[in-house]
Amino acid sequence: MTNPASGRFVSRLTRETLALVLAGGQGTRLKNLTEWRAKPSVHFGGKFRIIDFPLSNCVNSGIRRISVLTQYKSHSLNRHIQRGWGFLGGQMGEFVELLPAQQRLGESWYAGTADAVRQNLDIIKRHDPSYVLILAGDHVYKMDYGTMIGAHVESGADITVGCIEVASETATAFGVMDVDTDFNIVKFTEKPPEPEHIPGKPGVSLASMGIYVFSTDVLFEELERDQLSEGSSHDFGKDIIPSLLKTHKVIAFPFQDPVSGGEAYWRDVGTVDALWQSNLELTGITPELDLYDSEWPIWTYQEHVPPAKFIFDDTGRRGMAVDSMVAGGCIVSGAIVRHSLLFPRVRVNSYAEVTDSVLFPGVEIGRNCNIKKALIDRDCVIPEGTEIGFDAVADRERFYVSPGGVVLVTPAMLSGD
Ligand code: ADQ
Ligand code: ADP
Repeated sequence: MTNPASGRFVSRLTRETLALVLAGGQGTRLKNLTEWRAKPSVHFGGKFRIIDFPLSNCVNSGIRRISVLTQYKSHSLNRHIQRGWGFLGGQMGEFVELLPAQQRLGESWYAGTADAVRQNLDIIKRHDPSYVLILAGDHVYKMDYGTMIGAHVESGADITVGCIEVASETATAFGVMDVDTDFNIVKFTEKPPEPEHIPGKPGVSLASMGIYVFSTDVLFEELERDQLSEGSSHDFGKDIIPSLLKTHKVIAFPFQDPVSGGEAYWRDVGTVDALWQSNLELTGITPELDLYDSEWPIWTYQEHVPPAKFIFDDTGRRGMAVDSMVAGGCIVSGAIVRHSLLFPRVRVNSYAEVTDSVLFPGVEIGRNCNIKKALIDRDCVIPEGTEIGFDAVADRERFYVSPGGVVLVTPAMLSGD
């Protein structure tokens, strides 16, 4: 029996929870960045991948049994998890395991998100959790899931949906809900063309974060029921949550900043513009997302590389970076880097200038290059003297230019493949 008065209430709940991280979606709005990797595997924050955020949230919340459901272009994601997350080695019953779509229950791959979970029900049952926490693998935020699971249990809910206030004009991309004074969800519409606003708060809607706590029995029953329901796309947001409102207690859990109690940082870095901007924001003096917070570390796979190096080149020209974050293994030689984010092993050579740009691991910028407002994919070698970000017409011929004017460069674009 879980007793709130015992003082071990939340830690007991998180120990009884299995987290399922949905990491199989396609993420097409990231354009060529997801040509070869799933969105959760996209690089973020100078040394991380997006999936490190939900995984670190689990570990920091005391949830140490985690299954990651993969499907689309999963090689890079699998490698990252195997190399970076093996420290949950099983000795204390903790693990991070990969559950790839493998046609265990028939001949179909994972259809919607609910189908992905249903196809693994036998594995989930064997872990015998009291609660199942369903997460998306593609959002950047720091959240203590323990408080959400605690609220779920204290309210006697069958399902609890994490939610956040967003501008109504952006809410068309989310599940939008109406709640009563006790935060019971009374209406839920997936991606409404005209999102309703919160009463008394014009222009603001209550959006689902796509994260759910289920009491395990309810999850099992509802997935079996949904499987038989004709016309269902087997998706949590489209099918399961709206249909459960009539028969179950479904509550909303508002995600708030744990320190200020106000608006929390939560980003769906689903577009090239959003990914570029969220990365560059980190170079500010006090970014909303604090990666230096030792109480909530973000764990990842670390490449073993030497420290970043800034050198005078052979002509005596100074190599420097200002207003920037530079990861290990980078060398900036006789070049100037301004307001940019460099992932591990980036090389910037003499007389080059890099401004307002995000350079993924292993990028090499040749001599005399001038690069502005670019997002450059892993291992791109930019030839000497290249200009990017100054002539939109020329950039469009070779690269992808986002609606916000960010130039995305990938190895395939450079080689013309
Ligand atoms: P979307 O973000 O549109 O809406 P979806 O595309 O289903 O939802 O992706 C959710 C997560 O599941 C992602 O992490 C994705 O990688 C993964 N995923 C998608 N299809 C999968 C599959 N077949 N197998 C395994 N994993 C899969 C959802 C909710 C909304 C909510 C938003 C918040 O439906 O109600 O507002 O998330 O972003
Ligand atoms: P990694 O996981 O190797 O660190 P990324 O996250 O950058 O790298 O993902 C790139 C993924 O795409 C890897 O799985 C790589 O093998 C694959 N890949 C990249 N380019 C191609 C290509 N042209 N053809 C096939 N696979 C590719």
